[in-house]
Amino acid sequence: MALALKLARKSPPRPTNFRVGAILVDAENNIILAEGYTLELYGNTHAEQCCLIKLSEQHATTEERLADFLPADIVLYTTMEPCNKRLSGNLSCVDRIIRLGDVIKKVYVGVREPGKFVGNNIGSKRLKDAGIEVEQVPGFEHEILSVATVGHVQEPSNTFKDK
Ligand code: HJL
Ligand code: ZN
Repeated sequence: MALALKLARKSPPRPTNFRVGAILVDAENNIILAEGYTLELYGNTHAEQCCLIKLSEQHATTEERLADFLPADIVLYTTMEPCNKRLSGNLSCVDRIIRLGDVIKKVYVGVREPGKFVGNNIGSKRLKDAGIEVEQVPGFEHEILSVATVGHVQEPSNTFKDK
C-alpha cells in the first residue's frame, strides 16, 4: 500500500477525480506485474485501468482477452476502492476487474471512495458479490485522502459565505 501511495503522488492534480495509485501482484510468485496511477496513460485513465492497459500492451492483446495471459492468482492493491461508476461514463474499474473472470482473487484497498463525485460507491460490495475478497488496509487513510484530493476545489468556508 505504501508503494501504491507513492504512485498516487505522481498523478496530475485535477478537480474532477481522485489521485489514486494501484499495483497488480502475482500472489503465487510475489512478483509485481504492473503499476499504475490516475491519468498516467493517455486519456481519462484510472490507476487500476492503467495497470490492465499496460499488461494488455505487454501481451499484445486487449483488456477483454487479457485473462488468458495472466497467472491464476492476482492481487490488486489500490489506494482507493475500485470505482463502480464514473461521472465521465467510462467503463468502471469494477467492471474491468469482473470482466477478467476468475483472475484477480483479492483487492486490498486503502480507503473507501468519498461520496464527492458519485455518492455511495458500491464498488467493494460488487467485487465481494462477484466472489472477490476485499480487505481494507489500515494506517494509510489520512495520507491517501490528502493525496487523492490535491487539486480539488475547496467548499467555501462560512466566514466568506454571507459577504
Ligand atoms: C479509483 C482512480 C480514480 C478514481 N477511483 N479507484 N481510481 N480516479 O484512478 C473515482 C471517481 C471518478 C469520477 C470522475 N476516482 O474519472 O468517482 O472522469 O474519477 O471517469 O467519477 O469520473 P472519471
Ligand atoms: Zn476506476
